[in-house]
Amino acid sequence: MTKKCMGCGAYLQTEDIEKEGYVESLDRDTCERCFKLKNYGEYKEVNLNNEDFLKIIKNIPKNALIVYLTSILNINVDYIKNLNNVLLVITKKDLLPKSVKDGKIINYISNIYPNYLDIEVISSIKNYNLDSLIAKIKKYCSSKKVYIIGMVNSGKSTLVNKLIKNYSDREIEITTSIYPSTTVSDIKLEIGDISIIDTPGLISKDSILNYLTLKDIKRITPKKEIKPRSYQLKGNGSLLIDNIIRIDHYCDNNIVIYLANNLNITKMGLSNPKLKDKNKYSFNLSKNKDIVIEDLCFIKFTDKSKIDIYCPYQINIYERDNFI
Ligand SMILES: Nc1nc2c(ncn2[C@@H]2O[C@H](COP(=O)(O)OP(=O)(O)OP(=O)(O)O)[C@@H](O)[C@H]2O)c(=O)[nH]1
Ligand SMILES: [Mg+2]
Repeated sequence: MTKKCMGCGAYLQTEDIEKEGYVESLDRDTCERCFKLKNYGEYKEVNLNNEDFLKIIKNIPKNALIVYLTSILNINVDYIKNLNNVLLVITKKDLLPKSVKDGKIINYISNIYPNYLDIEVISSIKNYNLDSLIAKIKKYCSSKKVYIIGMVNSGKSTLVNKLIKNYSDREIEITTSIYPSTTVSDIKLEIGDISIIDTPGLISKDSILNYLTLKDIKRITPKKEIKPRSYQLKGNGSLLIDNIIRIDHYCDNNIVIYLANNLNITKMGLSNPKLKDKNKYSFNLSKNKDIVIEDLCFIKFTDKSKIDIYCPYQINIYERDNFI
C-alpha cells in the first residue's frame, strides 16, 4: 500500500534518493527530506511547479470550503478571483507594528477582492484570532471538507499545526520552514468531523526568492515585528537597499520602508553607478501609493513622485494604493 510522508505529503519511496518522499525503509513515517529539515535545518529543493497547485485547485470539490492564505507582507488574491466559497485569511499579522489595525487591512482587501465569504487577520505564531478563525471554518464548512491553499510560505502548514494542536487531541506536526515548497503534496488531517487538507503552495515565478541562496532567503525574510523606517527624501538622490535594490528619486517625499530589520538601507548620490546597469523599473506615482517589491519589502509614499528602481533580477515590483 502506498504511504504518504506525514511531514510533507510526498508518497514515500525507496527507489530514487533525489526524488521527493525518499526513505531508506518504508517503515518510516517521514521522508528523509523532512527529517533533515526538522532536525538539522537542511533544505533540499524540490521540483514543483504551478501545474501541481492549479491541479489541486481544479479538483477541489464544489461544496468544499476554501481557506485561502496570503501573507500580510505579500497580499496576493489574483488566483482566487474566480473562486467562490473562499474564507480569506491574512497571515503573519505579528510582523507589522501593533498600531496597524485589522480593520484597515480588511478595508484594503475588500476593495480589491470583495468576493470572499468571510475574512480573518491572524498570526499563527502568536495564536492571534485563531479562535475566531476556527469558529468561521465551522460555520462555513457544511461539507466538512476544508482546503487550505495559498502562495508558498504563506504559513499554511504552520496554521494547520496550530489548529490541530489547539482544537484536536491529535499530536501531529507537519513540516514547516522558511524556504519555499516545504509541503509537496496534499496532507489530510482531522479536527473532530472536519477534514482539513493542507496543500503545496503556489510559486510566484517572479519572486526574488527564486534568485537568492538559501542563506540570503533566510536573511531577507522578516522574523520579528518590522520596525518601519521613515525617510524624508530631498530632491534628487538614491537609496540602496542591502545591495539588492537601488531606488532613484527626483523630488521631495516622505516615505516609510517595511522590510526585515537586519537589512541595511543607505543613501547615496544619483551619480553613484551602483546597480545602475541592472533591470530598471520606472513609476510615476500619484499621492498615497505603495511600491511592493515582492517577497522583499513594501514602501509607502505620501506625495506624488517619479522613481526608478534597479535590481539585478527580473522580479515582481508593482504599485498599489496605500495599504496601511
Ligand atoms: N512571523 C510569523 N511567521 C509565520 C507565521 N506563520 C508561519 N510563519 C513562518 O512562515 C514560514 C513558512 O511557513 P509554512 O507554514 O511552512 O508555510 P507554507 O505556506 O506551508 O509553505 P509551503 O508548504 O512551502 O507552501 C515559516 O518560517 C513559518 O515559521 C506567523 O503567524 N507569523
Ligand atoms: Mg506547507
